Parts: sequence; structure tokens; C-alpha cells
Amino acid sequence: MTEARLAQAYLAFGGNVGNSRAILDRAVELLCDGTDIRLTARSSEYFTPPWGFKYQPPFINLCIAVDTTLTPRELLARAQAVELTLGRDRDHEKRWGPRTCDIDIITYGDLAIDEPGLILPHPRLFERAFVLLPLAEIAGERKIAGQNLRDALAKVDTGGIERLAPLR
Ligand code: A4P
Ligand code: MG
Repeated sequence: MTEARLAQAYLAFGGNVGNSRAILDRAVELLCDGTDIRLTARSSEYFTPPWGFKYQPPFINLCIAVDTTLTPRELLARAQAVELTLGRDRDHEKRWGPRTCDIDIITYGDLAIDEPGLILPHPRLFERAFVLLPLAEIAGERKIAGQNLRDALAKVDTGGIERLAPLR
């Protein structure tokens, strides 16, 4: 029997429709089954002003680190299945608009890919304080595409972002 390869991946979660803290908590729980996807670190939750499309409610964002035996495509499929379970409706949402639960893969090991439907590292990572802030909390010294996360964070505007105290 060949042993399954273990990769370390980082994922970002966001939502601004419904009880976002409860929904994202459930999303992490559903995604990290402890078998194929094992949670190794989780950031605080952050209250963040809307990015991209401004006329919408603020978001809750968080990031996690996982060890996974899945391929990047399998991981994306699992993430999208969780989005659907939690009520995401891709057919009726606008780009960068409101959503119950959005899950982006930020990195998968040191893999760099640009294929239809999957780009790694996530292409808009370095523009987004709502991803860099939670990510730096759990992986500040890590380099992505040659950039240290703490340095990347220093270059973006974190105004209006609040770190939330844990619920439990
Ligand atoms: N896709 C390609 N690469 C990836 C990847 N690395 N991870 C594809 C996940 N998906 C990836 O996804 C569109 C397609 O991207 C998927 O079908 C997948 O195959 P989507 O979730 O509908 O993304 P999108 O909304 O079109 O774009 P994007 O850039 O992922 O934006 P977000 O993050 O989904 O935008 N403001 C704050 N403060 N916090 C937020 O969380 N989120 C959004 C939503 C806008 N403003 C926000 C936030
Ligand atoms: Mg997305």
C-alpha cells in the first residue's frame, strides 16, 4: 500500500449573510473532517469592511491551516460542497457581493498553478487585508510567492478591521 501524501494548505473563509460567525464555524467543522482534511491552526475571527463591492454589509473573515491527503482539485470540490450546504447560491450572486459562506484556497504546499477554475496561490491574496490579517496571525513568517506574509500585510490598508474575541 502506498501512503497518501500529506500537503499543508491555507484556506480563507468569509461571509456577510445570516449569522456569519456561526455559519463560518460550521463551515470549518464541515470541511475539516479529521480524516482527509485535518485542522492544524485557526485564526481569530475578524470583522471587516466590505472589499470590492462596497455597498453591502461588513464581513466576518478567518483563515485556517490544514494538513490534507486530497489533491488541490479535491480540496476545492470539498470547499464548494460546504459552501452549498451552507446555502451559497452562486447563480444569484454578484461578483464580490454578499454571500453566506465563501471559501478560498490560499495556498496548497508551494504549488503554483493557473488553470481554469483553480489558481494557486490565490490571485488576489496580496490585495486583501481581510485575508492577510487572519493569515499572518497563524503563519506570519511564511513566505508565499517569495513574500513574507507580515511584510505583505504592512502594505495593505487594515483600517476598520476588528479582531473579535472568541465566542467560546
Ligand atoms: N477559483 C480559482 N482559484 C481559486 C482558489 N484558489 N480558491 C475559482 C477558490 N476558488 C478558486 O469563486 C469563483 C471561482 O473561482 C470558483 O468557481 C473557483 O473555481 P467565487 O467564490 O465565486 O469567487 P468570486 O467571488 O468571483 O471571486 P473571489 O476573488 O474569490 O472573491 P471572493 O473572495 O469570493 O469575494 N470583503 C470582505 N471584507 N471580506 C470578504 O470575505 N469577499 C468577497 C467575495 C468580496 N468582498 C469581501 C469578501
Ligand atoms: Mg471565492
